[in-house]
Amino acid sequence: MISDKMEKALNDQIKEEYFSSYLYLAMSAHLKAVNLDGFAHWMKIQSQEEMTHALKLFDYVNEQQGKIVLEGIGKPPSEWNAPLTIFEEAYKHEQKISGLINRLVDLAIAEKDHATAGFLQWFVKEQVEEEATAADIVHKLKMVGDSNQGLFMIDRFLGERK
Ligand code: OFO
Repeated sequence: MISDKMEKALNDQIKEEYFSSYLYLAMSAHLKAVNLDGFAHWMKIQSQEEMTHALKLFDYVNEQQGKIVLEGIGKPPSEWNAPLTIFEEAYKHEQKISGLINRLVDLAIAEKDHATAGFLQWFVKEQVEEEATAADIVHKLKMVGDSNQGLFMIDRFLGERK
């Protein structure tokens, strides 16, 4: 059993995870359009992963006999000027999501909702990983700078993501 406040906060997070998925799918579409197939593939997988995050929250709310109320998802951008801009934005977005997850944990603790605080630990760890991965790609892109050869190598590397 979860409180109404917790239920609303988890429903809000479901929307955020779907927005993340939508944002990364938009980034994937743009990267595909500029022939960076490896980058596009990586982003598409990231988009799918975000959907699994949303469903994890969805299942938990159901399991706790809460009510799912799905909210509208905002429109993501459709154009970016460079892969570096995209990954900087993705990194910033993940930092924002980490902040939202921390707020959810704070709420669970304030409500003495140990089950939800425990459940959310998976997301806390996942965010550490996701921030690190996005930051790593930003660093790699900065390292290669304007080199097309460098970009091509990163594209091949990201294209191998399973
Ligand atoms: Fe990117 O981890 Fe969910 O949002």
